[in-house]
Amino acid sequence: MNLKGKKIVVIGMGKTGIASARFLGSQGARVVAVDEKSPSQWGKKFGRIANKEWLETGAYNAGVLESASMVIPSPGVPPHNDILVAAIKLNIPVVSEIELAYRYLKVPVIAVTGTNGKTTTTSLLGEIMVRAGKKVFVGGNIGNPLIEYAETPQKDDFIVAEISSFQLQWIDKFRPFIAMLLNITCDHINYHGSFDEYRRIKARVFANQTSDDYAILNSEDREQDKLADIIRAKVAFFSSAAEVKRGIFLKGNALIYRNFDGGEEQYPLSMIKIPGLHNVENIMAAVLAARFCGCNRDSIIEAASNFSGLPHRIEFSGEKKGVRFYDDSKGTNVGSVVRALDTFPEPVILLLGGRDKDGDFDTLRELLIKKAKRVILFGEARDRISSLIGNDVPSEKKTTLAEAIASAYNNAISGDVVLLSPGCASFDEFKNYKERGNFFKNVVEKL
Ligand code: UMA
Repeated sequence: MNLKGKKIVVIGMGKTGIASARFLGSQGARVVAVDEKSPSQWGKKFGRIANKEWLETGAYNAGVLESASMVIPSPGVPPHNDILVAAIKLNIPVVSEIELAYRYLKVPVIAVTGTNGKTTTTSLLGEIMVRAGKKVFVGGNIGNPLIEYAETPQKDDFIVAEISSFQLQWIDKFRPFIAMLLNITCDHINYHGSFDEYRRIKARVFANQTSDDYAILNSEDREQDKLADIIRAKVAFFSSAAEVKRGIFLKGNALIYRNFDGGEEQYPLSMIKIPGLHNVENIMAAVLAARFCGCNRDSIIEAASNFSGLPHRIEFSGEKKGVRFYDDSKGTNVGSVVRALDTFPEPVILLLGGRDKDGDFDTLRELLIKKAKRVILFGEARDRISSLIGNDVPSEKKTTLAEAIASAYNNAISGDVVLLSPGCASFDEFKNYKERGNFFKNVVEKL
Protein backbone atom coordinates (compact mmCIF):
# COMPACT_ATOMS: atom_id res chain seq x y z
CA MET A 1 0.00 0.00 0.00
CA ASN A 2 1.70 3.22 -1.10
CA LEU A 3 0.56 6.05 1.11
CA LYS A 4 3.17 8.63 0.12
CA GLY A 5 1.63 12.03 -0.51
CA LYS A 6 -1.94 10.70 -0.24
CA LYS A 7 -4.55 12.67 1.66
CA ILE A 8 -6.10 10.40 4.29
CA VAL A 9 -8.94 11.47 6.55
CA VAL A 10 -8.88 9.96 10.04
CA ILE A 11 -12.16 10.29 11.96
CA GLY A 12 -11.96 10.29 15.75
CA MET A 13 -8.90 11.36 17.72
CA GLY A 14 -9.09 8.75 20.48
CA LYS A 15 -6.64 5.86 20.93
CA THR A 16 -7.22 4.41 17.47
CA GLY A 17 -7.28 7.64 15.50
CA ILE A 18 -4.13 9.03 17.07
CA ALA A 19 -2.20 5.77 16.54
CA SER A 20 -3.46 5.52 12.93
CA ALA A 21 -2.56 9.14 12.19
CA ARG A 22 0.95 8.65 13.54
CA PHE A 23 1.45 5.52 11.45
CA LEU A 24 0.10 7.17 8.30
CA GLY A 25 2.37 10.16 8.88
CA SER A 26 5.36 7.84 9.19
CA GLN A 27 4.45 6.39 5.79
CA GLY A 28 4.48 9.82 4.15
CA ALA A 29 0.72 10.37 3.99
CA ARG A 30 -0.94 13.74 4.46
CA VAL A 31 -3.28 13.16 7.37
CA VAL A 32 -6.39 15.21 7.98
CA ALA A 33 -7.71 14.62 11.50
CA VAL A 34 -11.35 15.27 12.31
CA ASP A 35 -13.45 14.70 15.40
CA GLU A 36 -16.89 15.73 16.56
CA LYS A 37 -15.23 17.19 19.64
CA SER A 38 -13.02 20.28 19.60
CA PRO A 39 -9.23 19.63 19.48
CA SER A 40 -8.79 20.55 23.14
CA GLN A 41 -10.80 17.41 24.02
CA TRP A 42 -8.90 14.98 21.77
CA GLY A 43 -7.17 11.92 23.23
CA LYS A 44 -4.37 12.46 25.72
CA LYS A 45 -1.65 11.29 23.32
CA PHE A 46 -2.67 13.83 20.68
CA GLY A 47 -0.05 16.28 21.97
CA ARG A 48 2.65 13.95 20.62
CA ILE A 49 1.55 14.48 17.01
CA ALA A 50 -0.15 17.88 17.28
CA ASN A 51 2.40 20.00 15.41
CA LYS A 52 3.68 17.52 12.85
CA GLU A 53 3.92 18.90 9.34
CA TRP A 54 2.01 15.93 7.86
CA LEU A 55 -1.02 16.61 10.07
CA GLU A 56 -3.90 19.03 9.47
CA THR A 57 -7.13 19.50 11.35
CA GLY A 58 -10.23 19.24 9.18
CA ALA A 59 -13.86 20.27 9.55
CA TYR A 60 -16.25 17.58 10.82
CA ASN A 61 -18.32 17.41 7.66
CA ALA A 62 -18.28 15.78 4.23
CA GLY A 63 -16.38 18.75 2.75
CA VAL A 64 -13.22 17.30 4.30
CA LEU A 65 -13.34 14.46 1.75
CA GLU A 66 -12.25 16.60 -1.20
CA SER A 67 -9.31 14.86 -2.92
CA ALA A 68 -9.09 12.26 -0.12
CA SER A 69 -7.72 8.82 -1.06
CA MET A 70 -8.97 6.98 1.99
CA VAL A 71 -10.96 7.39 5.19
CA ILE A 72 -10.07 5.65 8.46
CA PRO A 73 -12.94 5.83 10.95
CA SER A 74 -12.31 5.07 14.62
CA PRO A 75 -14.26 2.04 15.86
CA GLY A 76 -16.76 4.22 17.73
CA VAL A 77 -17.83 6.05 14.56
CA PRO A 78 -21.06 4.37 13.40
CA PRO A 79 -21.60 3.41 9.75
CA HIS A 80 -24.43 5.96 9.42
CA ASN A 81 -22.00 8.81 10.20
CA ASP A 82 -22.49 11.53 7.53
CA ILE A 83 -18.82 11.67 6.52
CA LEU A 84 -18.70 7.89 6.03
CA VAL A 85 -21.95 7.85 4.06
CA ALA A 86 -20.58 10.61 1.81
CA ALA A 87 -17.25 8.78 1.38
CA ILE A 88 -19.07 5.63 0.20
CA LYS A 89 -21.10 7.70 -2.29
CA LEU A 90 -17.88 9.22 -3.64
CA ASN A 91 -16.24 5.76 -3.87
CA ILE A 92 -13.51 6.75 -1.44
CA PRO A 93 -12.29 3.57 0.32
CA VAL A 94 -13.26 3.38 3.99
CA VAL A 95 -10.87 1.16 5.92
CA SER A 96 -10.78 0.29 9.60
CA GLU A 97 -7.59 0.55 11.63
CA ILE A 98 -7.25 -3.27 11.87
CA GLU A 99 -7.42 -3.48 8.08
CA LEU A 100 -4.75 -0.80 7.70
CA ALA A 101 -2.60 -2.57 10.29
CA TYR A 102 -3.12 -5.96 8.65
CA ARG A 103 -1.58 -4.71 5.40
CA TYR A 104 1.65 -4.10 7.32
CA LEU A 105 1.69 -7.04 9.73
CA LYS A 106 4.28 -9.81 9.35
CA VAL A 107 3.15 -11.88 12.35
CA PRO A 108 0.17 -14.30 12.23
CA VAL A 109 -2.97 -12.95 13.88
CA ILE A 110 -5.31 -14.85 16.19
CA ALA A 111 -8.58 -12.93 16.25
CA VAL A 112 -10.91 -13.29 19.22
CA THR A 113 -14.42 -11.97 18.70
CA GLY A 114 -17.88 -12.53 20.19
CA THR A 115 -20.39 -10.52 22.18
CA ASN A 116 -19.00 -11.53 25.58
CA GLY A 117 -15.82 -13.08 26.90
CA LYS A 118 -13.45 -11.53 24.36
CA THR A 119 -11.14 -9.84 26.83
CA THR A 120 -10.98 -12.83 29.18
CA THR A 121 -10.21 -15.23 26.33
CA THR A 122 -7.67 -12.89 24.72
CA SER A 123 -5.86 -12.35 28.02
CA LEU A 124 -5.77 -16.03 28.94
CA LEU A 125 -4.57 -17.04 25.48
CA GLY A 126 -1.79 -14.46 25.78
CA GLU A 127 -0.77 -15.96 29.13
CA ILE A 128 -0.81 -19.51 27.80
CA MET A 129 1.45 -18.44 24.94
CA VAL A 130 3.94 -16.89 27.33
CA ARG A 131 3.96 -20.05 29.54
CA ALA A 132 4.51 -22.14 26.43
CA GLY A 133 7.57 -20.07 25.54
CA LYS A 134 6.04 -18.25 22.58
CA LYS A 135 6.63 -14.58 21.92
CA VAL A 136 3.30 -12.82 21.73
CA PHE A 137 1.74 -9.38 21.31
CA VAL A 138 -1.70 -9.02 22.88
CA GLY A 139 -3.73 -6.09 21.55
CA GLY A 140 -6.71 -4.77 19.59
CA ASN A 141 -9.98 -3.83 21.24
CA ILE A 142 -8.44 -4.85 24.57
CA GLY A 143 -6.78 -1.43 24.57
CA ASN A 144 -3.70 -1.16 22.35
CA PRO A 145 -4.45 -0.68 18.65
CA LEU A 146 -2.84 -3.15 16.23
CA ILE A 147 -1.52 -0.28 14.14
CA GLU A 148 0.88 0.56 16.99
CA TYR A 149 2.37 -2.91 16.59
CA ALA A 150 2.79 -2.39 12.83
CA GLU A 151 5.36 0.30 13.65
CA THR A 152 7.53 -2.04 15.74
CA PRO A 153 10.18 -4.56 14.54
CA GLN A 154 7.48 -7.32 14.80
CA LYS A 155 9.63 -10.06 16.31
CA ASP A 156 6.81 -12.08 17.91
CA ASP A 157 5.51 -15.54 17.01
CA PHE A 158 1.85 -14.53 17.25
CA ILE A 159 -0.49 -11.61 17.73
CA VAL A 160 -3.53 -12.30 19.90
CA ALA A 161 -6.06 -9.63 19.00
CA GLU A 162 -9.39 -8.88 20.61
CA ILE A 163 -11.57 -7.76 17.71
CA SER A 164 -14.89 -5.93 17.98
CA SER A 165 -17.74 -5.77 15.49
CA PHE A 166 -16.94 -2.07 15.08
CA GLN A 167 -13.46 -2.97 13.86
CA LEU A 168 -14.79 -5.67 11.51
CA GLN A 169 -17.22 -3.22 9.90
CA TRP A 170 -14.64 -1.87 7.45
CA ILE A 171 -12.25 -4.74 6.70
CA ASP A 172 -11.37 -5.92 3.22
CA LYS A 173 -8.39 -8.32 3.32
CA PHE A 174 -7.99 -8.84 7.10
CA ARG A 175 -7.27 -12.57 7.39
CA PRO A 176 -6.52 -14.08 10.79
CA PHE A 177 -4.65 -17.37 10.92
CA ILE A 178 -7.06 -18.39 13.70
CA ALA A 179 -10.43 -16.68 14.14
CA MET A 180 -12.85 -17.47 16.93
CA LEU A 181 -16.42 -16.40 17.50
CA LEU A 182 -17.19 -17.04 21.16
CA ASN A 183 -20.92 -16.28 21.14
CA ILE A 184 -23.38 -13.79 19.70
CA THR A 185 -26.24 -12.23 21.60
CA CYS A 186 -28.00 -8.93 21.05
CA ASP A 187 -25.67 -5.91 21.38
CA HIS A 188 -24.72 -2.63 19.71
CA ILE A 189 -28.05 -2.38 17.85
CA ASN A 190 -27.84 1.42 18.02
CA TYR A 191 -24.62 1.15 15.98
CA HIS A 192 -25.30 -1.69 13.54
CA GLY A 193 -29.03 -1.07 13.06
CA SER A 194 -30.26 -4.64 13.68
CA PHE A 195 -29.23 -7.91 15.26
CA ASP A 196 -28.97 -9.54 11.81
CA GLU A 197 -26.55 -6.88 10.66
CA TYR A 198 -24.50 -7.25 13.87
CA ARG A 199 -24.29 -11.03 13.27
CA ARG A 200 -23.34 -10.52 9.63
CA ILE A 201 -20.53 -8.16 10.57
CA LYS A 202 -19.20 -10.49 13.29
CA ALA A 203 -19.01 -13.36 10.76
CA ARG A 204 -16.70 -11.23 8.60
CA VAL A 205 -13.86 -12.32 10.87
CA PHE A 206 -13.83 -15.58 8.82
CA ALA A 207 -14.43 -14.00 5.40
CA ASN A 208 -10.85 -14.00 4.08
CA GLN A 209 -9.65 -17.22 5.70
CA THR A 210 -8.48 -20.11 3.54
CA SER A 211 -8.06 -23.84 4.16
CA ASP A 212 -4.66 -23.07 5.75
CA ASP A 213 -6.41 -21.24 8.61
CA TYR A 214 -8.51 -22.27 11.62
CA ALA A 215 -12.00 -21.19 12.63
CA ILE A 216 -13.23 -21.83 16.17
CA LEU A 217 -17.00 -21.86 16.68
CA ASN A 218 -19.43 -22.35 19.55
CA SER A 219 -21.47 -25.45 18.76
CA GLU A 220 -24.23 -24.35 21.17
CA ASP A 221 -25.11 -21.51 18.80
CA ARG A 222 -27.28 -22.85 15.95
CA GLU A 223 -26.46 -19.92 13.69
CA GLN A 224 -22.77 -20.75 14.03
CA ASP A 225 -23.52 -24.28 12.78
CA LYS A 226 -24.79 -22.67 9.58
CA LEU A 227 -21.66 -20.56 9.40
CA ALA A 228 -19.50 -23.69 9.47
CA ASP A 229 -20.86 -24.66 6.03
CA ILE A 230 -19.56 -21.52 4.38
CA ILE A 231 -16.27 -21.04 6.21
CA ARG A 232 -13.25 -22.09 4.15
CA ALA A 233 -10.91 -22.54 7.13
CA LYS A 234 -10.58 -25.79 9.12
CA VAL A 235 -13.44 -25.65 11.62
CA ALA A 236 -13.23 -26.78 15.25
CA PHE A 237 -16.07 -26.43 17.74
CA PHE A 238 -16.22 -25.99 21.48
CA SER A 239 -19.19 -27.11 23.53
CA SER A 240 -20.19 -27.06 27.18
CA ALA A 241 -23.19 -29.33 26.50
CA ALA A 242 -22.41 -32.06 23.97
CA GLU A 243 -19.56 -34.01 22.36
CA VAL A 244 -18.03 -32.52 19.23
CA LYS A 245 -16.24 -34.39 16.44
CA ARG A 246 -13.36 -31.94 16.18
CA GLY A 247 -12.65 -29.47 18.91
CA ILE A 248 -13.20 -29.52 22.64
CA PHE A 249 -16.11 -30.31 24.95
CA LEU A 250 -16.99 -30.55 28.60
CA LYS A 251 -17.68 -34.06 29.91
CA GLY A 252 -18.04 -34.63 33.64
CA ASN A 253 -15.01 -33.15 35.32
CA ALA A 254 -12.86 -32.85 32.22
CA LEU A 255 -12.45 -30.91 29.04
CA ILE A 256 -11.83 -33.33 26.17
CA TYR A 257 -9.82 -32.01 23.25
CA ARG A 258 -10.30 -34.00 20.06
CA ASN A 259 -7.83 -33.04 17.35
CA PHE A 260 -8.26 -33.23 13.58
CA ASP A 261 -6.80 -36.77 13.48
CA GLY A 262 -9.22 -38.05 16.12
CA GLY A 263 -6.61 -38.11 18.93
CA GLU A 264 -7.84 -37.09 22.38
CA GLU A 265 -6.34 -35.20 25.30
CA GLN A 266 -7.95 -34.34 28.65
CA TYR A 267 -7.80 -31.22 30.79
CA PRO A 268 -9.12 -31.20 34.36
CA LEU A 269 -12.08 -28.91 34.93
CA SER A 270 -10.50 -28.06 38.29
CA MET A 271 -7.82 -26.02 36.48
CA ILE A 272 -10.47 -23.34 35.90
CA LYS A 273 -10.56 -20.87 38.78
CA ILE A 274 -12.94 -18.25 37.36
CA PRO A 275 -16.70 -18.68 37.93
CA GLY A 276 -19.48 -19.61 35.49
CA LEU A 277 -20.09 -21.99 32.61
CA HIS A 278 -19.46 -19.10 30.21
CA ASN A 279 -15.87 -19.01 31.44
CA VAL A 280 -15.50 -22.75 30.82
CA GLU A 281 -16.50 -21.96 27.23
CA ASN A 282 -14.05 -19.05 26.99
CA ILE A 283 -11.26 -21.26 28.27
CA MET A 284 -12.14 -24.09 25.89
CA ALA A 285 -11.86 -21.67 22.96
CA ALA A 286 -8.49 -20.48 24.24
CA VAL A 287 -7.27 -24.08 24.64
CA LEU A 288 -8.14 -24.85 21.01
CA ALA A 289 -6.28 -21.80 19.71
CA ALA A 290 -3.32 -22.56 21.94
CA ARG A 291 -3.11 -26.15 20.66
CA PHE A 292 -3.32 -24.97 17.03
CA CYS A 293 -0.34 -22.71 17.79
CA GLY A 294 1.69 -25.60 19.19
CA CYS A 295 1.38 -24.75 22.91
CA ASN A 296 1.72 -27.86 25.04
CA ARG A 297 -0.82 -29.29 27.49
CA ASP A 298 1.21 -28.54 30.62
CA SER A 299 1.58 -24.86 29.78
CA ILE A 300 -2.14 -24.63 29.15
CA ILE A 301 -2.99 -26.23 32.49
CA GLU A 302 -0.48 -24.02 34.33
CA ALA A 303 -1.73 -20.81 32.73
CA ALA A 304 -5.41 -21.67 33.27
CA SER A 305 -4.75 -22.63 36.92
CA ASN A 306 -3.07 -19.28 37.57
CA PHE A 307 -5.66 -17.19 35.77
CA SER A 308 -7.89 -15.47 38.31
CA GLY A 309 -9.94 -13.41 35.86
CA LEU A 310 -10.14 -9.71 35.09
CA PRO A 311 -11.56 -6.75 36.98
CA HIS A 312 -15.23 -5.80 36.53
CA ARG A 313 -16.28 -9.25 35.33
CA ILE A 314 -18.37 -10.79 38.10
CA GLU A 315 -15.60 -9.65 40.44
CA PHE A 316 -16.12 -10.18 44.17
CA SER A 317 -16.06 -6.67 45.62
CA GLY A 318 -16.57 -7.18 49.34
CA GLU A 319 -18.93 -8.35 52.03
CA LYS A 320 -20.90 -6.12 54.41
CA LYS A 321 -23.04 -7.57 57.22
CA GLY A 322 -23.17 -10.91 55.40
CA VAL A 323 -24.20 -9.31 52.07
CA ARG A 324 -21.81 -10.15 49.24
CA PHE A 325 -21.26 -7.61 46.43
CA TYR A 326 -20.12 -8.41 42.87
CA ASP A 327 -18.96 -5.96 40.21
CA ASP A 328 -19.88 -7.00 36.65
CA SER A 329 -19.66 -3.48 35.22
CA LYS A 330 -18.23 -4.96 31.99
CA GLY A 331 -21.64 -6.66 31.52
CA THR A 332 -22.93 -4.05 29.09
CA ASN A 333 -25.47 -6.15 27.19
CA VAL A 334 -28.37 -8.45 27.99
CA GLY A 335 -26.40 -11.63 27.17
CA SER A 336 -23.82 -10.79 29.80
CA VAL A 337 -26.55 -10.21 32.41
CA VAL A 338 -27.87 -13.71 31.66
CA ARG A 339 -24.39 -15.17 32.17
CA ALA A 340 -23.89 -13.29 35.42
CA LEU A 341 -27.27 -14.41 36.81
CA ASP A 342 -26.54 -18.01 35.78
CA THR A 343 -23.28 -17.90 37.73
CA PHE A 344 -25.12 -17.60 41.06
CA PRO A 345 -27.19 -20.53 42.32
CA GLU A 346 -29.24 -18.23 44.57
CA PRO A 347 -31.55 -15.32 43.59
CA VAL A 348 -29.68 -12.00 43.65
CA ILE A 349 -30.45 -8.31 44.06
CA LEU A 350 -29.59 -7.00 40.61
CA LEU A 351 -28.54 -3.47 39.67
CA LEU A 352 -29.51 -2.93 36.04
CA GLY A 353 -29.28 0.27 33.99
CA GLY A 354 -27.11 3.00 32.52
CA ARG A 355 -27.20 4.16 28.88
CA ASP A 356 -29.36 1.95 26.72
CA LYS A 357 -28.02 0.38 23.51
CA ASP A 358 -31.54 -0.72 22.43
CA GLY A 359 -31.05 -3.93 24.44
CA ASP A 360 -33.63 -6.73 24.25
CA PHE A 361 -34.54 -6.55 27.95
CA ASP A 362 -37.91 -8.24 27.32
CA THR A 363 -35.98 -11.52 26.87
CA LEU A 364 -34.76 -11.23 30.49
CA ARG A 365 -38.26 -11.33 32.03
CA GLU A 366 -38.52 -15.10 32.75
CA LEU A 367 -34.99 -15.35 34.09
CA LEU A 368 -35.48 -12.33 36.35
CA ILE A 369 -38.66 -13.85 37.79
CA LYS A 370 -36.59 -16.95 38.65
CA LYS A 371 -33.24 -15.46 39.62
CA ALA A 372 -33.80 -11.91 40.88
CA LYS A 373 -34.92 -11.28 44.43
CA ARG A 374 -35.22 -7.62 43.47
CA VAL A 375 -34.15 -5.53 40.47
CA ILE A 376 -33.03 -1.97 41.00
CA LEU A 377 -33.17 -0.01 37.75
CA PHE A 378 -31.02 3.08 37.45
CA GLY A 379 -29.71 5.61 34.95
CA GLU A 380 -31.12 6.77 31.62
CA ALA A 381 -32.43 3.34 30.65
CA ARG A 382 -34.51 2.72 33.79
CA ASP A 383 -37.95 3.56 32.34
CA ARG A 384 -37.46 1.59 29.14
CA ILE A 385 -36.14 -1.47 30.98
CA SER A 386 -38.99 -1.22 33.48
CA SER A 387 -41.59 -1.31 30.70
CA LEU A 388 -39.82 -4.24 29.00
CA ILE A 389 -39.41 -6.49 32.04
CA GLY A 390 -42.99 -5.84 33.19
CA ASN A 391 -44.63 -5.92 36.62
CA ASP A 392 -44.03 -9.58 37.54
CA VAL A 393 -40.43 -8.81 38.46
CA PRO A 394 -40.07 -7.00 41.80
CA SER A 395 -38.33 -3.78 40.77
CA GLU A 396 -37.84 -0.15 41.68
CA LYS A 397 -36.27 2.84 39.88
CA LYS A 398 -33.45 5.07 41.03
CA THR A 399 -31.81 7.96 39.18
CA THR A 400 -28.15 7.19 39.87
CA LEU A 401 -25.99 4.16 40.56
CA ALA A 402 -25.16 5.53 44.03
CA GLU A 403 -28.85 5.58 44.93
CA ALA A 404 -29.29 2.10 43.48
CA ILE A 405 -26.44 0.69 45.62
CA ALA A 406 -27.86 2.32 48.77
CA SER A 407 -31.29 0.86 48.08
CA ALA A 408 -29.86 -2.60 47.39
CA TYR A 409 -28.02 -2.55 50.70
CA ASN A 410 -31.07 -1.32 52.62
CA ASN A 411 -33.17 -4.12 51.17
CA ALA A 412 -30.59 -6.90 51.61
CA ILE A 413 -30.34 -9.34 54.48
CA SER A 414 -27.36 -11.44 55.51
CA GLY A 415 -26.66 -14.15 52.88
CA ASP A 416 -27.86 -12.03 49.94
CA VAL A 417 -25.82 -11.28 46.82
CA VAL A 418 -25.91 -7.78 45.30
CA LEU A 419 -24.81 -7.89 41.67
CA LEU A 420 -24.03 -4.91 39.46
CA SER A 421 -24.54 -6.34 35.97
CA PRO A 422 -25.92 -3.27 34.23
CA GLY A 423 -26.68 -4.61 30.73
CA CYS A 424 -26.10 -1.07 29.45
CA ALA A 425 -23.26 1.27 28.58
CA SER A 426 -21.97 3.52 31.36
CA PHE A 427 -21.74 6.83 29.50
CA ASP A 428 -24.79 8.49 31.09
CA GLU A 429 -22.95 8.75 34.42
CA PHE A 430 -19.37 7.60 33.88
CA LYS A 431 -16.43 7.85 31.47
CA ASN A 432 -16.45 4.10 30.86
CA TYR A 433 -17.29 0.75 32.44
CA LYS A 434 -14.06 0.76 34.46
CA GLU A 435 -14.92 4.04 36.15
CA ARG A 436 -18.42 2.68 36.89
CA GLY A 437 -17.01 -0.54 38.36
CA ASN A 438 -14.47 1.31 40.49
CA PHE A 439 -17.19 3.65 41.71
CA PHE A 440 -19.29 0.63 42.72
CA LYS A 441 -16.36 -0.92 44.60
CA ASN A 442 -15.58 2.35 46.41
CA VAL A 443 -19.18 2.85 47.50
CA VAL A 444 -19.38 -0.76 48.69
CA GLU A 445 -16.18 -0.35 50.67
CA LYS A 446 -17.62 2.68 52.47
CA LEU A 447 -20.99 1.13 53.32
N1 UMA B 1 -15.85 10.24 17.59
C1 UMA B 1 -16.24 11.04 16.53
N2 UMA B 1 -17.40 10.70 15.88
C2 UMA B 1 -18.18 9.65 16.25
C3 UMA B 1 -17.75 8.83 17.33
C4 UMA B 1 -16.57 9.17 17.97
O1 UMA B 1 -15.57 12.01 16.18
O2 UMA B 1 -19.20 9.40 15.62
C5 UMA B 1 -14.61 10.58 18.30
C6 UMA B 1 -14.79 10.90 19.75
O3 UMA B 1 -15.13 12.26 19.96
C7 UMA B 1 -13.43 10.55 20.36
C8 UMA B 1 -12.93 9.42 19.43
O4 UMA B 1 -13.77 9.43 18.28
O5 UMA B 1 -12.52 11.62 20.33
C9 UMA B 1 -13.05 8.11 20.14
O6 UMA B 1 -12.92 7.03 19.24
P1 UMA B 1 -13.45 5.58 19.66
O7 UMA B 1 -14.77 5.70 20.34
O8 UMA B 1 -13.39 4.70 18.47
O9 UMA B 1 -12.41 5.16 20.81
P2 UMA B 1 -10.86 4.79 20.82
O10 UMA B 1 -10.26 5.61 21.90
O11 UMA B 1 -10.23 4.82 19.50
O12 UMA B 1 -11.00 3.29 21.37
C10 UMA B 1 -11.28 2.23 20.46
C11 UMA B 1 -12.31 1.28 21.08
N3 UMA B 1 -13.52 2.01 21.35
C12 UMA B 1 -14.71 1.66 20.83
O13 UMA B 1 -14.84 0.69 20.12
C13 UMA B 1 -15.90 2.50 21.16
C14 UMA B 1 -11.75 0.67 22.35
O14 UMA B 1 -12.66 -0.34 22.82
C15 UMA B 1 -10.42 -0.02 22.04
O15 UMA B 1 -9.86 -0.49 23.25
C16 UMA B 1 -9.46 0.96 21.37
O16 UMA B 1 -10.08 1.52 20.19
C17 UMA B 1 -8.16 0.27 20.91
O17 UMA B 1 -8.40 -0.67 19.90
C18 UMA B 1 -13.49 0.01 23.91
C19 UMA B 1 -14.90 -0.52 23.69
O18 UMA B 1 -15.80 -0.12 24.43
C20 UMA B 1 -12.94 -0.62 25.19
N4 UMA B 1 -15.15 -1.36 22.69
C21 UMA B 1 -16.47 -1.92 22.44
C22 UMA B 1 -16.74 -3.13 23.33
O19 UMA B 1 -15.77 -3.75 23.82
O20 UMA B 1 -17.94 -3.48 23.48
C23 UMA B 1 -16.53 -2.39 21.00
